[in-house]
Amino acid sequence: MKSIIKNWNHIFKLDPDKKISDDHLAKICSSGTDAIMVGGSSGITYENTYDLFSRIQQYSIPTILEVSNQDAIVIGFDLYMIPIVLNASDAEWIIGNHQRAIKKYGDIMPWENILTEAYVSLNPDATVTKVTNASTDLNEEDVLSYARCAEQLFHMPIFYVEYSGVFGNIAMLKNVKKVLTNTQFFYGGGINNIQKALMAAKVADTIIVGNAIYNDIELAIETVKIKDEMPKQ
Ligand code: 1GP
Repeated sequence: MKSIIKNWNHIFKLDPDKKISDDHLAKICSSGTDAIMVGGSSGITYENTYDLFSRIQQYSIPTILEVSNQDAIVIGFDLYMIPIVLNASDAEWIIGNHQRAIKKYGDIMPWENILTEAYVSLNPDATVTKVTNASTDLNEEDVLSYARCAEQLFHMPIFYVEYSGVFGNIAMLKNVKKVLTNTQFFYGGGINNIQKALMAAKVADTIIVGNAIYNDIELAIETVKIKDEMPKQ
């Protein structure tokens, strides 16, 4: 299952702490996106995660749980992605939470469906930056070296540049892509129309669209059209 992500260009990320109508959920799940990721940075509980998962399960679309709270792990997702925030100042988000979760659940974790994401959070105003106390005062060389740490030192499958809420620096993202060979490059942040989706999809392997789902569903759905522009695997 893990290798399937290599074919994914587009992912919608749904936040269990935000409301979405059945109609909008149907549009998202039937949009042609490659997968639905469930995750968020605050207000995530077992109940709201389970509720959203059971609604998504009605559709035949791969599901990912991006785990941020060990008390909100719901069984049944196709994949589990575990963020490791490389620029967090608080080690809890690099290894602390992870070690405690594995201490508790290590014997029963479905390792074959678990992937780590090397995160770099770059929007100083994003909740994820605040929660992890990530240092965003980084230049391009800093970000490129985090990308190299992810691939060359830690052999992580995913490098995720997170601008959550704002659109990132495309020139910098282009250079990130150049230093990655095997590690898949995820980009998320501020993609709220097809033009931005195309710009991001030209530099990243996989784009993640979140907030636009809640702000303008029709524009969010249009971002899936980037898949028509991508080389078929
Ligand atoms: C958030 O990277 C995702 O974790 C997507 O960002 O919500 O800004 O689209 P947006």
